[in-house]
Amino acid sequence: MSSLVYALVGKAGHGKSSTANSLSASEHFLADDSLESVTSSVSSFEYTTVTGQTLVCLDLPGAVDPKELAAKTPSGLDALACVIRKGRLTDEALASISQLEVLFGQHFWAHAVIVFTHCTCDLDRLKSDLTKLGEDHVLNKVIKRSNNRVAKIDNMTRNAEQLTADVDYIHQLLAQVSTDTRKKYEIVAFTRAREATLEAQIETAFRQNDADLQALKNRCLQGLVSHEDFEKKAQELKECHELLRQLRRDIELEQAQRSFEGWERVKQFACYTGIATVGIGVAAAAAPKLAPTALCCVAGYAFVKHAEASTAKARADHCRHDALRFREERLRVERSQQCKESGSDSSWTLLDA
Ligand SMILES: Nc1nc2c(ncn2[C@@H]2O[C@H](COP(=O)(O)OP(=O)(O)O)[C@@H](O)[C@H]2O)c(=O)[nH]1
Ligand SMILES: [Mg+2]
Repeated sequence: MSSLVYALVGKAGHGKSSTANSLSASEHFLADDSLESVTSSVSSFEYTTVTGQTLVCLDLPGAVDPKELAAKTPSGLDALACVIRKGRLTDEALASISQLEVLFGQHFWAHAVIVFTHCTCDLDRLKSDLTKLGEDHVLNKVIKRSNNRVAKIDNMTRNAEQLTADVDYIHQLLAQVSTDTRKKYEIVAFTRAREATLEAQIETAFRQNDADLQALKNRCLQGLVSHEDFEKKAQELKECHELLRQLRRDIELEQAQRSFEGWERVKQFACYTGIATVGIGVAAAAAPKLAPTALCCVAGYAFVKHAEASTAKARADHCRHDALRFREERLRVERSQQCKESGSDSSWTLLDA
């Protein structure tokens, strides 16, 4: 039987690492209540429960790198445990719960188990407290979208029996996710959601950067900023602009790469299907019904051709992005060399670049 792979997500300090230790009955994960986040990279641990079930637990840092996550979970995640500290939730904590969907994509809740930590009461009491909050409360909305998979735990309890019961129930709900969804949470959904957030942030930063530069120019023209200070600040803004541009290119390149790989797979599939269809067509040719035979052949051929054309287009797209990035990089180097040789600065032309 293959292992069940799950990740713990949620706000820093809500008890992800402690819950990971409780679930895996280990001290593998570093838990701390310091103000700084102690989990800086994806940490994973494989363990087997007393019932013989093998699980892989991933403890995620606040800023997860999609590539690192994808490398640790090549076949996707079976479930996600959304860890929330029980207690009076601040607006910020509630916003961070809604943010999870922005970060992990809209399918996130369908794969989630909501785990309340610091919970000393029993599950029935927790559920009745939640009901009192009303249907429209953020917590109840996400619980509903998670197919009512709610669990609780007190990682600091001295009651070993209670801890075992809570851990067992969480394991049960994690396994239930696969039964409920019948598919994995694919990291590509996370990658896309992450990219969309990053793109929005880049656009805002671009606008801010341009506005800052314009304001700086105005201040310089009014004599409020010395030329020296202007040059220094303009150079900083220019570097920031360049960095944002590169980030955007990186995202575009990765998207083009994904599209290319996707079409490559479709082409392969189409080739096999096309060959099979032509084969059936040829076999059917022996029979008197020539019209459907010819139709089969044409359909198979058209399918292969369409996939070939799409792959070529995706490949061309990918090459174009790559070439564009390369050209920009070269231009940047050339321009900075020219500036060095002439002793001038091209910051005035920043917005036209
Ligand atoms: N009382 C109590 N403390 C907890 C519980 N879970 C975590 N903690 C404490 O909360 C702090 C933050 O926990 P940690 O697991 O590092 O949170 P993370 O940042 O989400 O990984 C630590 O001091 C833990 O000891 C719990 O269920 N009950
Ligand atoms: Mg942690």
